Amino acid sequence: MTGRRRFLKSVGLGAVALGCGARGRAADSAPAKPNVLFIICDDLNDWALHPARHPRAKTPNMDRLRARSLSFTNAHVAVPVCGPSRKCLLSGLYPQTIDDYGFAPWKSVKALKGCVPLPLHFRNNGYGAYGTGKLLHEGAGGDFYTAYGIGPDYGPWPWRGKGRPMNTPHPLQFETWKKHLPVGMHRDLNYGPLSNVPVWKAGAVKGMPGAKGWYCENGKPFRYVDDNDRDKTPDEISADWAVDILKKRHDRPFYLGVGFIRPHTPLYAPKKYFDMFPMKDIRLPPYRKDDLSDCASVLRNRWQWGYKKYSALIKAGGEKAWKEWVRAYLACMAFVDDLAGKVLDALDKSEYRDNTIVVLTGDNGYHVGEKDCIQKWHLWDESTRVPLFVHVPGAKGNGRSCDHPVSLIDVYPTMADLCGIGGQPNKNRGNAPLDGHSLRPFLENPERKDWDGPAAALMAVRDNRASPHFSVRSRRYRYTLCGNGAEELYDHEKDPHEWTNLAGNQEYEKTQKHLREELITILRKTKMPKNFKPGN
Ligand SMILES: [Ca+2]
Ligand SMILES: [Ca+2]
Repeated sequence: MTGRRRFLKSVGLGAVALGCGARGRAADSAPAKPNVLFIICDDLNDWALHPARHPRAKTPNMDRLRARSLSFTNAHVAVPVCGPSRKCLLSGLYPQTIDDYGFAPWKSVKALKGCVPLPLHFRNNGYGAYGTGKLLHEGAGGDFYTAYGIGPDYGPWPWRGKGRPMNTPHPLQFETWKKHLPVGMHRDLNYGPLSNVPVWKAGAVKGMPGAKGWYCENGKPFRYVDDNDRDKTPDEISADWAVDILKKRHDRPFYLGVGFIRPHTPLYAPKKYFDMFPMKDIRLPPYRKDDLSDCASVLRNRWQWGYKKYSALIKAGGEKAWKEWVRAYLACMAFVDDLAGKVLDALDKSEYRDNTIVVLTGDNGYHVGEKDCIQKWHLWDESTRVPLFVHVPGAKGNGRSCDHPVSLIDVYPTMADLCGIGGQPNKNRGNAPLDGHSLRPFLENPERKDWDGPAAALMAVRDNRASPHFSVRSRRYRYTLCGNGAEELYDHEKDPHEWTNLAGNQEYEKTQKHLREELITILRKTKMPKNFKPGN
């Protein structure tokens, strides 16, 4: 059997990735397992997909990865906020399956005790598993990796000389915000270039000793002279760490996870990234006043932080302040894009270039003023939709896009499938089958209309122990069913910004009913939450 024929046979058996592994191998040797590079950026919304009429993101490195990947343009997170989104992604399980929609660390979630996280599954199957930065919300999460770089760190921060630096607002913003926001909420509204070195004078805030300069989360100074002479930010340290892993000689396949913090707040980045976006060129995202008025009240009234932030921003500086926020978000996106580029360059220069699967995504979207909100944690596209680029050497889908709705819980079974390491990682533990489905069929044919997975992507939020709210996103619609029975329906073909809630509209009665059945079916197939009784 020739090497090519052997390779095709193994593809047919589903043993290895679509195209990689066979290159350069002798005819009688088994194809090498591909490596995996997994990059996740915190709060990276779909502006990286450059949607029409949205603020113009500058992400040349993500663009070049996209050009050689299959880009899923209708990819959604399982829970639209950092902690739970990452637990679902790395367990391959829905939040209702693990009965967790919040920020509890992996190790403390009872239902996850029997589950093997994605990097450990690779490690258990002969891979070297490496990680750095914010992968789980808490970082490494446990003994899942062969080696770990640095843990999550959102710094650098300003500091008032007492308490934790990460709870300190920037003095330039504090005076403005304190009129409009309760103290304690300011830190999340911090933005600006690193060249705005913070100076907190002693006594400017009662009982505070004051401090000058940037500080790390651990209270140690972050040295800053200018943008060319300063300490490295945590994301820069992570990027360098990942580059070193890619430069090493590996005697077994590797899985490398890189979790960047930006564009998560505080929106600090080197000045050159702000300079890329002159204020005169900043455009606001598509917005409709009173957009919230027809939303389900239980969704509109929950989790007020994002609304308060938007309202404080507008009260403080009107449209100008809003544009400044858009600019800062774009600057942080450009910064993280550069760092992702550094890692991709290192891969391209390495011997692993043609035998490495690359996946890049975000853990949740981000509202930048849409629906009067600056944040995530909502069941609208701004919060749930993320870029998802999957590059598999030799795959037919490379350079193309796929608009079938998919979920980030599909990433785990996809990687396991492509690397031939089995799709039942929890067999000897809790035995929970993975909820997601391998995306391999789309990598072979992005236009196919069906696959093993559902026709709609499911996502959820839950506040404290209240009943959760669920939403499904099909190719054309978003349908949401709240814990109290309230519903929302949006027709993306006519209303791409989800401005008009069509729930209860007679014209859409059949669609609404069908999507509701679709949603309930996914819950029944996985786990119906005990307290979810939406008026059946
Ligand atoms: Ca996040
Ligand atoms: Ca509306």
